[in-house]
Amino acid sequence: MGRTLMAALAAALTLLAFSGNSYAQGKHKEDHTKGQVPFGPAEKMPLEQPGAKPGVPVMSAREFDAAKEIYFQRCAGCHGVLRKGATGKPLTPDITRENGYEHLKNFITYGSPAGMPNWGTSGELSEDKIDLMVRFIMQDVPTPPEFGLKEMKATWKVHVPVDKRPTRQMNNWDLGNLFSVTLRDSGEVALIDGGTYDIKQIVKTGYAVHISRISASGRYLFTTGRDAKINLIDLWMDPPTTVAEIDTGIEARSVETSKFKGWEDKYAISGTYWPPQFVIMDGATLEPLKIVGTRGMVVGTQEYHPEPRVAAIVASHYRPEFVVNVKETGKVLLVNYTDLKNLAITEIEAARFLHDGGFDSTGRYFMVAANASNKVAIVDTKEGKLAGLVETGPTPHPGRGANFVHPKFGPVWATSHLGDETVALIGTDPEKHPQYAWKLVQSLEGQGGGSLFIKTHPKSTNLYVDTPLNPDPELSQSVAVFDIRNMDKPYAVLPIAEWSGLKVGARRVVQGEFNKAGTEIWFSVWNAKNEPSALVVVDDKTLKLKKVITDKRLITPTGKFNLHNTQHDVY
Ligand code: DHE
Repeated sequence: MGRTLMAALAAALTLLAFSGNSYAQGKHKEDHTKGQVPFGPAEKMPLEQPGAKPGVPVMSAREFDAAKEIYFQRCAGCHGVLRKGATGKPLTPDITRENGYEHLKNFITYGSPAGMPNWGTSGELSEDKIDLMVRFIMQDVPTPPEFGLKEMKATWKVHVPVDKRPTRQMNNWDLGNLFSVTLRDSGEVALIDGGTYDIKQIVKTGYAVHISRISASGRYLFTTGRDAKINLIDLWMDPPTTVAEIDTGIEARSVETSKFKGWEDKYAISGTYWPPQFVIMDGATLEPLKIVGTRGMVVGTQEYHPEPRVAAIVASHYRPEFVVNVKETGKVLLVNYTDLKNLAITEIEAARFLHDGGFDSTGRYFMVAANASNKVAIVDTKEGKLAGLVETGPTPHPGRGANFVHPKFGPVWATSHLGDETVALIGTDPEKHPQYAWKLVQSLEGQGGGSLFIKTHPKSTNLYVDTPLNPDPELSQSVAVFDIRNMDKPYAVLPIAEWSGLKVGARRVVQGEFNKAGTEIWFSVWNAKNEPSALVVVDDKTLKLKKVITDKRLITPTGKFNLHNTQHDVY
Protein backbone atom coordinates (compact mmCIF):
# COMPACT_ATOMS: atom_id res chain seq x y z
CA MET A 1 0.00 0.00 0.00
CA GLY A 2 1.40 3.42 -0.97
CA ARG A 3 2.81 5.48 1.82
CA THR A 4 0.47 8.40 1.23
CA LEU A 5 -2.64 6.26 1.22
CA MET A 6 -1.32 4.44 4.23
CA ALA A 7 -0.75 7.72 6.01
CA ALA A 8 -4.24 8.92 5.04
CA LEU A 9 -5.79 5.75 6.37
CA ALA A 10 -3.75 5.94 9.49
CA ALA A 11 -4.80 9.54 9.88
CA ALA A 12 -8.39 8.45 9.43
CA LEU A 13 -7.92 6.29 12.43
CA THR A 14 -6.27 8.96 14.46
CA LEU A 15 -9.60 10.17 15.67
CA LEU A 16 -10.56 6.69 16.68
CA ALA A 17 -7.62 6.72 18.99
CA PHE A 18 -8.51 10.04 20.34
CA SER A 19 -11.99 9.01 21.07
CA GLY A 20 -10.70 5.71 22.40
CA ASN A 21 -14.01 4.36 23.42
CA SER A 22 -15.29 5.30 20.00
CA TYR A 23 -14.01 2.16 18.43
CA ALA A 24 -14.27 0.26 21.62
CA GLN A 25 -17.17 -1.65 20.36
CA GLY A 26 -20.50 -0.26 21.34
CA LYS A 27 -20.55 0.73 24.94
CA HIS A 28 -23.95 1.66 26.23
CA LYS A 29 -25.37 2.32 29.59
CA GLU A 30 -26.80 -1.16 29.98
CA ASP A 31 -23.37 -2.60 29.23
CA HIS A 32 -21.89 -1.13 32.26
CA THR A 33 -21.20 -3.62 35.02
CA LYS A 34 -24.84 -4.00 35.92
CA GLY A 35 -25.01 -0.53 37.39
CA GLN A 36 -22.41 -1.17 40.06
CA VAL A 37 -20.20 1.65 38.96
CA PRO A 38 -21.59 5.07 38.08
CA PHE A 39 -21.69 5.14 34.35
CA GLY A 40 -19.78 8.21 33.54
CA PRO A 41 -19.90 11.73 32.37
CA ALA A 42 -23.39 12.24 31.06
CA GLU A 43 -25.10 10.67 34.00
CA LYS A 44 -23.55 13.26 36.26
CA MET A 45 -24.88 16.06 34.11
CA PRO A 46 -28.39 17.16 34.93
CA LEU A 47 -28.57 19.41 31.91
CA GLU A 48 -31.57 21.21 30.55
CA GLN A 49 -32.19 21.12 26.83
CA PRO A 50 -31.55 24.60 25.48
CA GLY A 51 -34.71 26.24 24.15
CA ALA A 52 -35.80 25.28 20.64
CA LYS A 53 -34.72 27.83 18.02
CA PRO A 54 -35.98 28.54 14.50
CA GLY A 55 -34.12 26.40 11.95
CA VAL A 56 -32.79 24.09 14.64
CA PRO A 57 -34.22 20.56 14.66
CA VAL A 58 -36.46 19.79 17.60
CA MET A 59 -35.51 17.17 20.19
CA SER A 60 -37.44 15.77 23.09
CA ALA A 61 -35.79 15.94 26.50
CA ARG A 62 -35.31 12.17 26.36
CA GLU A 63 -33.65 12.30 22.97
CA PHE A 64 -31.44 15.10 24.16
CA ASP A 65 -30.34 13.05 27.16
CA ALA A 66 -29.62 10.00 25.01
CA ALA A 67 -27.59 12.08 22.55
CA LYS A 68 -25.69 13.74 25.38
CA GLU A 69 -24.65 10.30 26.61
CA ILE A 70 -23.41 9.26 23.17
CA TYR A 71 -21.60 12.56 22.73
CA PHE A 72 -19.70 12.26 25.98
CA GLN A 73 -18.80 8.65 25.34
CA ARG A 74 -17.82 8.88 21.69
CA CYS A 75 -17.24 12.44 20.59
CA ALA A 76 -16.01 14.57 23.49
CA GLY A 77 -12.54 12.94 23.49
CA CYS A 78 -11.84 14.62 20.13
CA HIS A 79 -14.21 17.53 19.83
CA GLY A 80 -14.14 18.63 23.46
CA VAL A 81 -16.94 18.90 25.98
CA LEU A 82 -17.65 22.47 24.85
CA ARG A 83 -17.34 21.37 21.21
CA LYS A 84 -14.57 23.91 20.64
CA GLY A 85 -12.49 21.29 18.84
CA ALA A 86 -9.09 19.80 19.69
CA THR A 87 -8.00 16.75 17.76
CA GLY A 88 -11.40 16.90 16.06
CA LYS A 89 -12.99 19.95 14.42
CA PRO A 90 -15.03 22.50 16.36
CA LEU A 91 -18.75 21.69 16.42
CA THR A 92 -20.16 24.91 17.77
CA PRO A 93 -23.74 25.65 16.60
CA ASP A 94 -22.71 28.53 14.34
CA ILE A 95 -20.67 26.00 12.35
CA THR A 96 -23.03 23.02 12.53
CA ARG A 97 -26.11 25.05 11.56
CA GLU A 98 -24.23 26.57 8.64
CA ASN A 99 -23.18 23.08 7.49
CA GLY A 100 -26.74 21.83 7.71
CA TYR A 101 -28.40 18.51 8.53
CA GLU A 102 -27.52 16.51 5.36
CA HIS A 103 -23.85 17.50 5.39
CA LEU A 104 -23.46 16.54 9.03
CA LYS A 105 -25.32 13.29 8.54
CA ASN A 106 -23.04 12.30 5.66
CA PHE A 107 -19.97 13.25 7.63
CA ILE A 108 -20.95 11.13 10.60
CA THR A 109 -22.05 8.24 8.39
CA TYR A 110 -19.04 8.09 6.07
CA GLY A 111 -16.29 9.82 8.06
CA SER A 112 -13.46 11.67 6.33
CA PRO A 113 -9.89 10.92 5.32
CA ALA A 114 -8.83 13.74 7.63
CA GLY A 115 -9.71 11.68 10.64
CA MET A 116 -13.44 11.48 11.26
CA PRO A 117 -14.46 7.85 11.86
CA ASN A 118 -17.15 6.37 9.61
CA TRP A 119 -19.68 5.83 12.37
CA GLY A 120 -22.48 4.76 10.03
CA THR A 121 -20.75 2.48 7.54
CA SER A 122 -18.69 0.83 10.27
CA GLY A 123 -21.94 -0.18 11.97
CA GLU A 124 -21.06 1.60 15.20
CA LEU A 125 -24.04 3.98 15.05
CA SER A 126 -27.44 3.13 13.54
CA GLU A 127 -29.22 5.55 11.21
CA ASP A 128 -31.50 6.57 14.06
CA LYS A 129 -28.59 7.32 16.32
CA ILE A 130 -26.86 9.35 13.62
CA ASP A 131 -30.07 11.35 13.14
CA LEU A 132 -30.10 11.93 16.89
CA MET A 133 -26.47 13.09 16.94
CA VAL A 134 -26.94 15.45 14.00
CA ARG A 135 -29.88 17.10 15.74
CA PHE A 136 -27.91 17.23 18.98
CA ILE A 137 -24.87 18.99 17.58
CA MET A 138 -27.12 21.59 15.94
CA GLN A 139 -28.44 22.60 19.37
CA ASP A 140 -26.74 25.12 21.60
CA VAL A 141 -23.88 23.56 23.55
CA PRO A 142 -25.04 22.48 26.98
CA THR A 143 -22.60 23.63 29.63
CA PRO A 144 -21.66 20.85 32.00
CA PRO A 145 -21.53 21.63 35.69
CA GLU A 146 -18.41 22.53 37.61
CA PHE A 147 -17.07 20.17 40.23
CA GLY A 148 -15.62 21.87 43.28
CA LEU A 149 -14.64 20.80 46.77
CA LYS A 150 -18.24 20.34 47.89
CA GLU A 151 -19.06 17.99 45.00
CA MET A 152 -15.85 16.05 45.46
CA LYS A 153 -16.38 15.67 49.19
CA ALA A 154 -19.89 14.38 48.55
CA THR A 155 -18.40 11.43 46.63
CA TRP A 156 -15.39 10.84 48.91
CA LYS A 157 -15.43 7.58 50.89
CA VAL A 158 -12.79 6.14 53.17
CA HIS A 159 -13.71 2.46 53.40
CA VAL A 160 -10.82 1.52 55.68
CA PRO A 161 -9.41 4.29 57.88
CA VAL A 162 -5.63 4.54 58.04
CA ASP A 163 -5.45 3.28 61.64
CA LYS A 164 -7.38 0.12 60.66
CA ARG A 165 -4.97 -0.77 57.90
CA PRO A 166 -2.15 -3.27 58.33
CA THR A 167 1.34 -2.10 59.23
CA ARG A 168 3.03 -4.71 57.05
CA GLN A 169 2.16 -6.73 53.96
CA MET A 170 -0.45 -9.27 55.08
CA ASN A 171 -0.55 -11.32 51.87
CA ASN A 172 2.27 -13.29 50.27
CA TRP A 173 1.88 -11.78 46.84
CA ASP A 174 4.94 -10.85 44.78
CA LEU A 175 3.89 -7.21 44.57
CA GLY A 176 6.88 -6.06 42.49
CA ASN A 177 5.93 -8.39 39.67
CA LEU A 178 2.18 -7.82 39.88
CA PHE A 179 0.42 -6.43 36.81
CA SER A 180 -2.56 -4.12 37.14
CA VAL A 181 -4.55 -4.72 33.96
CA THR A 182 -7.35 -2.42 32.87
CA LEU A 183 -10.56 -4.28 32.08
CA ARG A 184 -11.90 -1.36 30.19
CA ASP A 185 -15.56 -2.06 29.55
CA SER A 186 -16.29 -3.85 32.80
CA GLY A 187 -15.04 -1.03 35.05
CA GLU A 188 -12.45 -3.18 36.79
CA VAL A 189 -8.76 -3.91 37.03
CA ALA A 190 -7.33 -7.43 37.16
CA LEU A 191 -4.34 -7.93 39.45
CA ILE A 192 -2.27 -10.66 37.78
CA ASP A 193 0.81 -12.39 39.17
CA GLY A 194 3.68 -11.86 36.72
CA GLY A 195 5.32 -15.15 37.70
CA THR A 196 2.40 -17.59 37.74
CA TYR A 197 0.03 -15.67 35.42
CA ASP A 198 -2.77 -16.21 37.94
CA ILE A 199 -5.53 -13.64 38.16
CA LYS A 200 -5.20 -12.99 41.87
CA GLN A 201 -7.99 -10.47 42.22
CA ILE A 202 -10.50 -8.44 40.23
CA VAL A 203 -11.09 -5.02 41.73
CA LYS A 204 -14.17 -2.90 40.94
CA THR A 205 -13.05 0.57 39.90
CA GLY A 206 -14.30 3.55 37.98
CA TYR A 207 -15.45 3.07 34.43
CA ALA A 208 -12.78 2.38 31.76
CA VAL A 209 -9.74 2.83 33.96
CA HIS A 210 -7.23 4.73 31.94
CA ILE A 211 -4.07 4.24 33.93
CA SER A 212 -2.82 2.65 37.16
CA ARG A 213 -0.05 4.28 39.16
CA ILE A 214 1.77 2.98 42.21
CA SER A 215 2.87 5.00 45.23
CA ALA A 216 6.58 5.62 45.90
CA SER A 217 6.60 2.97 48.65
CA GLY A 218 4.97 0.38 46.38
CA ARG A 219 2.09 -0.10 48.82
CA TYR A 220 -0.78 1.87 47.31
CA LEU A 221 -2.20 1.39 43.84
CA PHE A 222 -4.17 4.28 42.33
CA THR A 223 -6.50 3.92 39.36
CA THR A 224 -8.45 6.59 37.52
CA GLY A 225 -11.64 5.80 35.66
CA ARG A 226 -12.59 7.78 32.61
CA ASP A 227 -15.52 8.86 34.81
CA ALA A 228 -12.94 10.51 37.14
CA LYS A 229 -13.42 7.97 39.91
CA ILE A 230 -10.14 7.42 41.74
CA ASN A 231 -9.66 4.13 43.60
CA LEU A 232 -6.96 3.79 46.23
CA ILE A 233 -6.11 0.11 46.63
CA ASP A 234 -4.05 -1.02 49.63
CA LEU A 235 -1.84 -3.85 48.34
CA TRP A 236 -0.76 -4.81 51.86
CA MET A 237 -4.24 -6.03 52.77
CA ASP A 238 -5.19 -9.64 52.31
CA PRO A 239 -6.60 -9.52 49.73
CA PRO A 240 -5.76 -6.05 48.38
CA THR A 241 -8.81 -3.83 48.79
CA THR A 242 -10.05 -0.39 47.83
CA VAL A 243 -9.55 1.61 51.01
CA ALA A 244 -10.74 4.97 49.67
CA GLU A 245 -12.41 6.43 46.60
CA ILE A 246 -13.50 9.78 45.24
CA ASP A 247 -14.87 11.37 42.08
CA THR A 248 -12.64 14.28 41.11
CA GLY A 249 -14.77 15.51 38.22
CA ILE A 250 -16.73 14.21 35.29
CA GLU A 251 -14.04 12.98 32.88
CA ALA A 252 -10.40 12.16 33.63
CA ARG A 253 -7.36 10.35 32.33
CA SER A 254 -4.52 10.87 34.83
CA VAL A 255 -3.57 10.13 38.41
CA GLU A 256 -0.18 10.23 40.12
CA THR A 257 1.38 10.17 43.58
CA SER A 258 4.19 12.20 45.19
CA LYS A 259 7.61 10.58 44.79
CA PHE A 260 10.22 13.10 45.92
CA LYS A 261 12.39 12.01 48.84
CA GLY A 262 10.67 12.82 52.12
CA TRP A 263 7.27 13.15 50.41
CA GLU A 264 6.75 9.51 49.42
CA ASP A 265 3.06 8.49 49.47
CA LYS A 266 2.06 11.84 51.00
CA TYR A 267 -0.03 13.25 48.19
CA ALA A 268 -1.96 12.09 45.15
CA ILE A 269 -3.10 14.18 42.21
CA SER A 270 -5.90 13.69 39.71
CA GLY A 271 -6.14 15.67 36.48
CA THR A 272 -9.52 16.00 34.81
CA TYR A 273 -10.72 16.62 31.27
CA TRP A 274 -13.90 18.08 32.69
CA PRO A 275 -13.88 20.33 34.56
CA PRO A 276 -10.49 21.50 33.30
CA GLN A 277 -8.60 21.32 36.59
CA PHE A 278 -6.49 19.17 38.87
CA VAL A 279 -6.83 18.33 42.53
CA ILE A 280 -4.17 17.44 45.07
CA MET A 281 -5.39 14.90 47.61
CA ASP A 282 -4.12 13.24 50.74
CA GLY A 283 -2.15 10.19 49.60
CA ALA A 284 -3.55 7.81 52.22
CA THR A 285 -7.21 8.85 52.25
CA LEU A 286 -7.85 10.78 49.00
CA GLU A 287 -9.22 13.71 50.95
CA PRO A 288 -9.34 16.56 48.40
CA LEU A 289 -7.09 19.40 49.57
CA LYS A 290 -6.36 21.78 46.75
CA ILE A 291 -8.14 22.29 43.43
CA VAL A 292 -6.52 24.35 40.68
CA GLY A 293 -8.28 25.33 37.44
CA THR A 294 -6.35 25.18 34.17
CA ARG A 295 -8.45 27.58 32.11
CA GLY A 296 -6.30 30.30 30.60
CA MET A 297 -4.24 31.42 27.66
CA VAL A 298 -2.88 29.27 24.85
CA VAL A 299 0.88 29.29 24.17
CA GLY A 300 1.91 31.39 21.21
CA THR A 301 -1.38 33.05 20.28
CA GLN A 302 -2.14 33.86 23.92
CA GLU A 303 -5.87 33.51 23.34
CA TYR A 304 -8.18 32.40 26.13
CA HIS A 305 -9.24 28.75 26.15
CA PRO A 306 -12.23 27.69 28.25
CA GLU A 307 -11.49 23.95 28.31
CA PRO A 308 -7.76 23.15 28.66
CA ARG A 309 -7.86 19.50 29.70
CA VAL A 310 -5.31 17.88 31.95
CA ALA A 311 -3.47 15.09 30.15
CA ALA A 312 -0.43 13.17 31.50
CA ILE A 313 0.80 13.84 35.02
CA VAL A 314 4.08 12.51 36.44
CA ALA A 315 5.85 13.06 39.76
CA SER A 316 9.29 14.65 39.63
CA HIS A 317 12.19 12.75 41.19
CA TYR A 318 14.27 15.93 41.42
CA ARG A 319 11.90 18.31 43.18
CA PRO A 320 8.75 18.06 45.29
CA GLU A 321 6.66 18.71 42.18
CA PHE A 322 4.01 17.22 39.97
CA VAL A 323 4.50 17.71 36.24
CA VAL A 324 1.02 18.53 34.92
CA ASN A 325 0.52 18.66 31.16
CA VAL A 326 -2.30 20.84 29.94
CA LYS A 327 -3.51 19.80 26.53
CA GLU A 328 -5.24 22.73 24.84
CA THR A 329 -3.06 25.55 26.17
CA GLY A 330 0.16 23.60 25.55
CA LYS A 331 1.56 24.41 28.98
CA VAL A 332 3.47 22.18 31.37
CA LEU A 333 2.82 23.14 34.99
CA LEU A 334 5.38 22.22 37.62
CA VAL A 335 3.24 22.18 40.74
CA ASN A 336 5.25 22.38 43.95
CA TYR A 337 3.39 20.51 46.69
CA THR A 338 5.44 21.57 49.72
CA ASP A 339 3.04 24.38 50.66
CA LEU A 340 -0.50 23.94 49.41
CA LYS A 341 -1.62 27.24 50.96
CA ASN A 342 1.02 29.23 49.12
CA LEU A 343 1.11 27.11 46.02
CA ALA A 344 4.03 27.72 43.65
CA ILE A 345 3.52 26.73 40.02
CA THR A 346 6.15 27.09 37.32
CA GLU A 347 4.45 27.49 33.95
CA ILE A 348 6.44 26.20 31.02
CA GLU A 349 5.48 27.08 27.45
CA ALA A 350 5.65 23.91 25.37
CA ALA A 351 3.28 23.32 22.43
CA ARG A 352 -0.42 22.63 22.03
CA PHE A 353 -2.20 19.36 22.62
CA LEU A 354 0.11 17.84 25.18
CA HIS A 355 -0.99 14.26 25.67
CA ASP A 356 1.18 11.36 26.88
CA GLY A 357 4.83 10.84 27.67
CA GLY A 358 7.52 9.46 29.94
CA PHE A 359 10.90 10.16 31.48
CA ASP A 360 14.28 9.68 29.81
CA SER A 361 16.46 6.90 31.28
CA THR A 362 17.89 9.20 34.00
CA GLY A 363 14.43 10.25 35.23
CA ARG A 364 15.41 13.90 34.91
CA TYR A 365 13.82 14.85 31.58
CA PHE A 366 10.12 14.41 30.87
CA MET A 367 9.37 13.81 27.20
CA VAL A 368 5.78 14.63 26.28
CA ALA A 369 3.97 14.42 22.96
CA ALA A 370 2.29 17.62 21.78
CA ASN A 371 0.36 15.37 19.47
CA ALA A 372 -1.53 17.61 17.06
CA SER A 373 1.56 19.85 16.81
CA ASN A 374 3.62 16.81 15.69
CA LYS A 375 6.18 17.60 18.36
CA VAL A 376 7.72 16.22 21.51
CA ALA A 377 8.47 18.72 24.28
CA ILE A 378 11.29 17.99 26.70
CA VAL A 379 11.01 19.32 30.24
CA ASP A 380 14.04 19.46 32.52
CA THR A 381 12.49 18.58 35.89
CA LYS A 382 15.74 19.42 37.71
CA GLU A 383 16.11 22.96 36.37
CA GLY A 384 12.36 23.48 35.93
CA LYS A 385 12.46 24.61 32.33
CA LEU A 386 11.92 23.59 28.74
CA ALA A 387 14.99 21.76 27.40
CA GLY A 388 13.79 21.30 23.83
CA LEU A 389 10.95 20.98 21.38
CA VAL A 390 11.43 18.45 18.59
CA GLU A 391 9.38 17.94 15.45
CA THR A 392 8.97 14.15 15.15
CA GLY A 393 6.23 13.24 12.66
CA PRO A 394 2.45 13.20 12.43
CA THR A 395 0.76 12.73 15.82
CA PRO A 396 3.39 11.21 18.08
CA HIS A 397 1.87 8.79 20.61
CA PRO A 398 4.53 7.26 22.88
CA GLY A 399 2.60 6.02 25.90
CA ARG A 400 5.58 6.36 28.24
CA GLY A 401 8.00 5.92 25.32
CA ALA A 402 11.11 3.72 25.19
CA ASN A 403 14.66 4.41 26.40
CA PHE A 404 17.72 2.62 25.08
CA VAL A 405 21.34 3.18 24.10
CA HIS A 406 21.70 3.60 20.36
CA PRO A 407 24.90 2.19 18.86
CA LYS A 408 25.69 5.55 17.26
CA PHE A 409 23.71 8.27 19.05
CA GLY A 410 24.03 7.10 22.65
CA PRO A 411 20.98 7.27 24.97
CA VAL A 412 17.77 7.94 23.05
CA TRP A 413 14.05 8.02 23.80
CA ALA A 414 11.63 6.80 21.16
CA THR A 415 8.04 7.42 20.13
CA SER A 416 5.90 5.91 17.41
CA HIS A 417 3.12 7.79 15.61
CA LEU A 418 -0.57 7.57 14.97
CA GLY A 419 -0.31 9.46 11.71
CA ASP A 420 2.41 7.48 9.93
CA GLU A 421 4.68 4.45 10.14
CA THR A 422 7.72 6.23 11.53
CA VAL A 423 9.40 5.72 14.89
CA ALA A 424 11.27 8.82 16.04
CA LEU A 425 14.46 8.55 18.11
CA ILE A 426 15.46 11.63 20.12
CA GLY A 427 18.92 11.99 21.71
CA THR A 428 18.65 12.41 25.49
CA ASP A 429 22.23 12.78 26.72
CA PRO A 430 23.30 16.44 26.83
CA GLU A 431 26.43 15.52 28.88
CA LYS A 432 28.22 12.95 26.73
CA HIS A 433 26.39 13.34 23.41
CA PRO A 434 25.50 17.05 23.35
CA GLN A 435 25.45 17.13 19.53
CA TYR A 436 22.46 14.74 19.53
CA ALA A 437 20.62 15.96 22.62
CA TRP A 438 17.00 17.00 21.99
CA LYS A 439 17.34 16.33 18.27
CA LEU A 440 15.56 13.85 16.06
CA VAL A 441 18.55 11.60 15.42
CA GLN A 442 16.85 8.83 13.47
CA SER A 443 13.47 8.03 12.02
CA LEU A 444 12.81 4.31 11.59
CA GLU A 445 10.21 2.95 9.24
CA GLY A 446 7.82 0.67 11.10
CA GLN A 447 4.89 -1.47 9.99
CA GLY A 448 2.42 1.36 9.53
CA GLY A 449 0.48 4.20 11.12
CA GLY A 450 -2.06 3.77 13.86
CA SER A 451 0.58 3.05 16.49
CA LEU A 452 -0.21 3.83 20.12
CA PHE A 453 2.58 2.38 22.23
CA ILE A 454 6.26 1.54 22.03
CA LYS A 455 8.26 -0.39 24.60
CA THR A 456 11.65 -1.70 25.65
CA HIS A 457 13.39 -2.48 28.97
CA PRO A 458 16.96 -1.78 30.18
CA LYS A 459 17.66 -5.54 30.05
CA SER A 460 16.19 -5.99 26.57
CA THR A 461 17.74 -5.46 23.15
CA ASN A 462 14.35 -5.27 21.46
CA LEU A 463 12.09 -2.35 20.67
CA TYR A 464 8.42 -3.31 20.29
CA VAL A 465 5.99 -1.15 18.31
CA ASP A 466 2.24 -1.84 18.22
CA THR A 467 -0.17 -0.65 15.49
CA PRO A 468 -3.63 -1.34 16.96
CA LEU A 469 -5.35 1.41 15.00
CA ASN A 470 -4.00 0.53 11.59
CA PRO A 471 -6.86 -0.24 9.17
CA ASP A 472 -5.09 -3.35 7.94
CA PRO A 473 -5.93 -6.23 10.33
CA GLU A 474 -2.58 -7.87 9.63
CA LEU A 475 -0.92 -4.83 11.14
CA SER A 476 -3.41 -4.13 13.94
CA GLN A 477 -3.06 -7.75 15.05
CA SER A 478 0.73 -7.89 15.13
CA VAL A 479 3.72 -5.96 16.47
CA ALA A 480 7.04 -4.96 14.91
CA VAL A 481 10.26 -5.67 16.79
CA PHE A 482 13.45 -3.74 16.06
CA ASP A 483 16.87 -4.97 17.15
CA ILE A 484 18.34 -2.00 19.02
CA ARG A 485 21.89 -3.27 18.53
CA ASN A 486 21.46 -2.95 14.80
CA MET A 487 18.82 -0.45 13.82
CA ASP A 488 19.38 -1.01 10.11
CA LYS A 489 18.24 -4.62 10.35
CA PRO A 490 14.68 -5.15 9.10
CA TYR A 491 12.15 -5.47 11.91
CA ALA A 492 10.63 -8.82 12.85
CA VAL A 493 6.84 -9.20 12.95
CA LEU A 494 5.15 -11.13 15.78
CA PRO A 495 1.61 -12.33 14.94
CA ILE A 496 0.34 -11.82 18.49
CA ALA A 497 -3.39 -12.12 17.72
CA GLU A 498 -2.80 -15.40 15.89
CA TRP A 499 -0.72 -16.67 18.82
CA SER A 500 -3.59 -15.87 21.18
CA GLY A 501 -5.63 -18.63 19.56
CA LEU A 502 -8.68 -16.34 19.47
CA LYS A 503 -10.59 -16.71 16.26
CA VAL A 504 -13.18 -13.93 16.40
CA GLY A 505 -13.25 -10.18 16.68
CA ALA A 506 -10.99 -7.26 15.80
CA ARG A 507 -8.25 -8.73 18.08
CA ARG A 508 -6.35 -5.44 18.28
CA VAL A 509 -2.92 -5.95 19.78
CA VAL A 510 -2.18 -3.13 22.16
CA GLN A 511 0.43 -1.87 24.66
CA GLY A 512 3.41 -4.04 25.44
CA GLU A 513 4.47 -4.10 29.10
CA PHE A 514 7.56 -5.86 30.51
CA ASN A 515 7.70 -7.98 33.62
CA LYS A 516 9.92 -6.87 36.49
CA ALA A 517 12.95 -8.91 35.36
CA GLY A 518 12.73 -7.56 31.81
CA THR A 519 12.59 -11.08 30.35
CA GLU A 520 8.99 -11.12 29.06
CA ILE A 521 6.68 -8.66 27.40
CA TRP A 522 2.88 -8.86 27.69
CA PHE A 523 0.45 -7.67 25.02
CA SER A 524 -3.32 -7.28 25.18
CA VAL A 525 -5.41 -8.85 22.43
CA TRP A 526 -8.35 -6.51 22.72
CA ASN A 527 -11.78 -7.57 21.54
CA ALA A 528 -15.32 -6.32 22.05
CA LYS A 529 -16.74 -6.87 25.50
CA ASN A 530 -19.01 -9.68 24.31
CA GLU A 531 -16.10 -11.51 22.68
CA PRO A 532 -13.13 -13.28 24.30
CA SER A 533 -9.93 -11.29 24.77
CA ALA A 534 -6.50 -12.48 25.91
CA LEU A 535 -3.08 -11.48 27.16
CA VAL A 536 -0.14 -12.86 25.21
CA VAL A 537 3.26 -13.18 26.88
CA VAL A 538 6.35 -13.18 24.65
CA ASP A 539 9.81 -14.37 25.64
CA ASP A 540 12.03 -11.35 25.02
CA LYS A 541 15.19 -13.35 24.20
CA THR A 542 13.71 -15.78 21.70
CA LEU A 543 10.75 -13.66 20.53
CA LYS A 544 8.66 -16.83 20.89
CA LEU A 545 5.24 -17.25 22.48
CA LYS A 546 5.55 -18.06 26.16
CA LYS A 547 2.01 -17.97 27.51
CA VAL A 548 -1.55 -17.05 26.59
CA ILE A 549 -3.69 -15.86 29.48
CA THR A 550 -7.39 -16.34 28.80
CA ASP A 551 -10.21 -16.15 31.30
CA LYS A 552 -13.83 -15.14 30.97
CA ARG A 553 -13.15 -12.36 33.48
CA LEU A 554 -10.62 -10.74 31.11
CA ILE A 555 -13.13 -8.37 29.52
CA THR A 556 -11.58 -5.84 27.12
CA PRO A 557 -8.07 -5.75 28.62
CA THR A 558 -6.15 -2.69 27.43
CA GLY A 559 -3.45 -1.01 29.58
CA LYS A 560 -1.12 -3.12 31.72
CA PHE A 561 1.05 -1.70 34.46
CA ASN A 562 3.79 -3.81 36.01
CA LEU A 563 4.05 -2.41 39.51
CA HIS A 564 7.85 -2.37 39.74
CA ASN A 565 8.34 -0.78 36.33
CA THR A 566 5.60 1.76 36.93
CA GLN A 567 6.84 2.60 40.42
CA HIS A 568 10.40 3.19 39.21
CA ASP A 569 9.64 4.61 35.76
CA VAL A 570 11.39 1.74 33.99
CA TYR A 571 10.62 1.74 30.26
FE1 DHE B 1 -5.22 6.82 26.54
C1 DHE B 1 -2.38 6.99 28.49
C2 DHE B 1 -5.76 10.13 27.04
C3 DHE B 1 -7.69 6.72 24.20
C4 DHE B 1 -5.08 3.42 26.53
N1 DHE B 1 -4.22 8.29 27.55
C5 DHE B 1 -3.07 8.16 28.29
C6 DHE B 1 -2.72 9.44 28.85
C7 DHE B 1 -3.68 10.32 28.45
C8 DHE B 1 -4.62 9.60 27.63
C9 DHE B 1 -3.77 11.79 28.79
C10 DHE B 1 -1.51 9.74 29.73
C11 DHE B 1 -1.90 9.57 31.18
C12 DHE B 1 -0.74 9.81 32.13
O1 DHE B 1 0.37 9.34 31.85
O2 DHE B 1 -0.93 10.46 33.17
N2 DHE B 1 -6.48 8.20 25.72
C13 DHE B 1 -6.55 9.49 26.09
C14 DHE B 1 -7.58 10.16 25.36
O3 DHE B 1 -7.97 11.36 25.50
C15 DHE B 1 -8.02 9.23 24.32
C16 DHE B 1 -7.33 9.64 23.04
C17 DHE B 1 -9.51 9.26 24.02
C18 DHE B 1 -10.45 8.92 25.10
O4 DHE B 1 -11.61 9.31 24.96
O5 DHE B 1 -10.08 8.28 26.09
C19 DHE B 1 -7.40 7.93 24.77
N3 DHE B 1 -6.20 5.33 25.51
C20 DHE B 1 -7.18 5.50 24.62
C21 DHE B 1 -7.68 4.24 24.12
O6 DHE B 1 -8.60 4.08 23.29
C22 DHE B 1 -6.87 3.16 24.75
C23 DHE B 1 -6.04 2.47 23.66
C24 DHE B 1 -7.70 2.09 25.44
C25 DHE B 1 -8.44 2.51 26.65
O7 DHE B 1 -8.27 1.80 27.67
O8 DHE B 1 -9.19 3.49 26.62
C26 DHE B 1 -5.99 3.99 25.68
N4 DHE B 1 -3.95 5.48 27.35
C27 DHE B 1 -4.11 4.11 27.26
C28 DHE B 1 -3.05 3.47 28.01
C29 DHE B 1 -2.25 4.50 28.57
C30 DHE B 1 -2.86 5.74 28.15
C31 DHE B 1 -2.84 1.96 28.12
C32 DHE B 1 -1.01 4.34 29.43
C33 DHE B 1 0.12 3.84 28.60
C34 DHE B 1 1.39 3.66 29.37
O9 DHE B 1 2.14 2.73 29.04
O10 DHE B 1 1.66 4.45 30.29
